Parts: sequence; C-alpha cells; structure tokens
Amino acid sequence: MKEQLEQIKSRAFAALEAAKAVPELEELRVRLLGKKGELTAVLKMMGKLSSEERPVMGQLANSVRAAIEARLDARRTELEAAALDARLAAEALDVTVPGTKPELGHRHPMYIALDEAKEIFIGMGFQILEGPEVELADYNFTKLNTEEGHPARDWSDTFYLKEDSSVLLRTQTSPMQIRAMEAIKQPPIRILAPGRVYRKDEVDATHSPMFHQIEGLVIDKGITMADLKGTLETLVKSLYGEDSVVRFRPHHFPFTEPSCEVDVQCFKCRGAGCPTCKGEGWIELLGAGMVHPRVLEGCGIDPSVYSGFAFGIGLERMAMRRFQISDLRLIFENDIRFLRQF
Ligand code: 2NM
Repeated sequence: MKEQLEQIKSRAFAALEAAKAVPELEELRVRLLGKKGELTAVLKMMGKLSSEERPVMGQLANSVRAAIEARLDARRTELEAAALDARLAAEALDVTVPGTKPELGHRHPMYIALDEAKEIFIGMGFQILEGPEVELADYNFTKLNTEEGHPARDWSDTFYLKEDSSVLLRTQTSPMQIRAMEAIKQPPIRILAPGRVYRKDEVDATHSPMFHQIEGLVIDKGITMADLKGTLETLVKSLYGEDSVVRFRPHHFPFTEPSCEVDVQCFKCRGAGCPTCKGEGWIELLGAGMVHPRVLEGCGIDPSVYSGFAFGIGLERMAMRRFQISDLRLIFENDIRFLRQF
C-alpha cells in the first residue's frame, strides 16, 4: 500500500507538471483527490490493514494528499501567471505606431449653393421651413389650384403611393407653403422651403426622378409684383454680381396669377449668345408669380386683405451654374474625386 501511495504521488506530480492550462488542473484535482479518485480508492482499502499498520498508512495517505494539494495550488498560481503574461503580450499596444488618419467628409456642392441661397433669404427676413416628402395629393395639388384631371397630376409623371391617388411623393415643395399658411394664418409670412421633390423622369444629363427645389413665399398687406421683382433681382445680383441683367418673362402656373419665369443675361457672353447659354443670350433661373387668390382663400387667408408672391428654384441647376458642372448625374453619384473639387 505504501508503494501504491508513493506511486500515486509521483504520477500526480508528473501530471501536474505536464498540465498546460488552469482548466486541466480542475480535471486533475477530481481525478486524483475526488470521491472516485485514485487516492480515495486506496483509502477505502485501509479497513483490511492491521491496527498497527492503519495509523502509519493513514498518516502517509494524508501527507500524500497534502503534498498533491500543495502542488496543485502552486501549479494553479504558476499557470494563472503564465496565462496573464500571454494575454498581456497578445494585447500589447504599440502607442508609437502612426495612426490611420480618418478621411474627412466634404460639404456637397449642392448644399454649398443651398447655404448661400439660405443666407441671402435669411438676410431678407425669411424663415427656413422643412416638411414631409410623402404628401397628400390635397396639399401637393388641390390646395395649389391644380384640380383633378390637370395634366400635372398624371400617373405617368407622379409617384403615387396609393391606388386612389390620395398620397404621393411630393412633386414640389409648395405643399409646405400651404401647411405654413394654414398654420400661421396671420401674415406677414416670409418662408423658404428647400427640399427633395420627385417626378417620374428618366435619368440623363439634365433630369433625375429625385431633385431639389427651393420655394419661397411672401404674404402681407399690399404685396405686389414690384416686391416679387425686387426680391428676385436681389437674389440674382447676390448670386451673379451687382451688374447682372434680369428679365421677367410671362408664363403660366396654376398656383400663381400672373406668373413669370426669371432669366439672367448670360454672364459669359453678355447676351450675344454662346455655349453657356446655348446661343440664347439668357439663362433661365426660376419660376414665380403672385399667389392665386383661390390658394390664399383655401388656406384661410382673405385675398381681399392680403396678397403675396411665390417662387420656385431648381437647386441642382443652380449648383451646376454656380460651379460649372456639366452633367446632373455628377451631383448624385457622390464620387469623392468630384466632390473634393469644391
Ligand atoms: C414655382 C413657381 C411659381 C409657388 C407657389 C406657392 C404657393 F404655395 F404659395 F402657392 N409656392 N410656390 C410657386 C410659384 C412655385 O415653382 C417653379
């Protein structure tokens, strides 16, 4: 039995020495010292010993057990320290390695143009308003004096979101003007509504099914076409220089009467005709007009007391002119090599 105990001890020490990680030690502890372990099996045979031998073997068994336990604890300490060393080595961070520089984004040229326009209008007392892109046909068309059956409401031009044509992706930002007039009711009103609008157009160098508009609205007592002309001339001169020549051409919109389009004389050829103005001598900038009395009335504003003007500008075209960008698709592709140029 003595030899058996000595053997258990030496095999246990060898096994503990060979263990490579802390979890292995737990398995060994169960195998060596547990209820079904080797040492316990030997102890169970103690009963067969004589009364002289029993205390001697008992003492020896206890000292073997104590030696194994002590070795087990020592190995645990060693292996834990080794594991910590390995982890520290693996997670070591060299703070002297040069960092990777995060690439900074860049303001999109169209938003540079928008911010410039906003500044000009804020300077004239306008408030900036934004609103939903999913609109009611009521706000996008009906309240803008565009009745059922009007060609602008055609399914081939508009992204409708309901079979009954009651909900759509807005085709202009003027529904925001309607919402503002209904909410404020009490003029003076001076607002600028920039944002995305949607029309069913094929993509080419001048068209996109999503584009941006800036629409403006002024309502007060005694507003006339002279205010419209003064405001828009101020805009054009801020954008193209004090010596710009502005032209107001009659036009038609359902929501304004009278209506006009506004051109600037070509800043390249001074009206003679060149590639920039496609030989026209003039460059078309925006549409405008005096808000139709029916539109005012529909918003609860009395057209016999108040009048107003409104205008709409295509933001992409404005940015293209501002930065001499030749193709609308460049605006939406977001190629960083293109964007970096502005
Ligand atoms: C344009 C041209 C002319 C316009 C009208 C209104 C409203 F809501 F007051 F009736 N908002 N925007 C308007 C007028 C828009 O875009 C070419």
